[in-house]
Amino acid sequence: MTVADVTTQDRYPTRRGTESAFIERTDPVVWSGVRAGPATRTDLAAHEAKGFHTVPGLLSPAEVQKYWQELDRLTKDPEVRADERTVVEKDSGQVRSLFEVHRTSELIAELVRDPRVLDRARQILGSEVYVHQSRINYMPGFKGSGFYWHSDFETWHAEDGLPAPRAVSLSVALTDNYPFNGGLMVMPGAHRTYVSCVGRTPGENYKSSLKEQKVGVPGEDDITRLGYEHGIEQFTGYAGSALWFDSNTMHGSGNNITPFPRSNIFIVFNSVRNAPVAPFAADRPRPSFVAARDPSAVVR
Ligand code: AKG
Repeated sequence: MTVADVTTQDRYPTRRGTESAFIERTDPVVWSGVRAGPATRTDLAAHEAKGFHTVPGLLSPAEVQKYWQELDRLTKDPEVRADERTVVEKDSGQVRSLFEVHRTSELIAELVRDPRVLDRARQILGSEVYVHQSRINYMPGFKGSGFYWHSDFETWHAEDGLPAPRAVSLSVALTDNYPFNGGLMVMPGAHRTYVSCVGRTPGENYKSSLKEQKVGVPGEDDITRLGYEHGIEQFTGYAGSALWFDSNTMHGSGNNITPFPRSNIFIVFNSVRNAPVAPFAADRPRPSFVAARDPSAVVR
């Protein structure tokens, strides 16, 4: 077997047939290689065991205010609204997600390079990292629709060609995240099981999946099994709090019918040693504003 075979070999097959399957993860969750950084041993142990950990008060109230103003600016700007990187809600037409925000906002670019963020991502992934994806999920009050249960890695593997789950997401709350305004639900420990999903990826799937994902989501039987086995926790906290979660974490959120928006920045870091190859279950890679193709390390 050649080196190329090893890197492109598919250890996480999905979207190939009519039967789903549970595949035990063979890759680490916290990778060795970078010891120094802001994550404590307790943080890393929680991340390893549950697939996530939280950092209450990652941003100060003054920083939250700055980011909130930035979000307000972006969502009101007609040019941003017309940009292909803006995804609107299927029914209400309100802003759902803004993609590639680390390129459209200098403030978010700064957050990516901030040692509180970048150094923790390096610690978890054990290497230099780059931004695979960034977005703000706006989740407005009353009409914010949720995100059905899924593992991000399933999509990033199938549609973007990430070979292994060596990626981590940071979600920073810009508004208070309550149990009742669409807070993110996560299944602790389910990151060790990869759910191989049924179905095939339609052409340009991202155009509909970013509004409502239908392909690459586990069936109800599989979610039930994982739910009973692992239980469900929820990320809640004041604005400025953060959740770090593994790329294979089973997660989702309900609709937000409260008057309180639940707006979070998401930054996905991938290891430079896990650069994308050809998609494992799609005709062509998604556009680079959804999934970067250039694995150049973020530098401070
Ligand atoms: C996603 O964007 O893939 C998510 O799962 C986000 C869920 C949320 O914002 O509630």
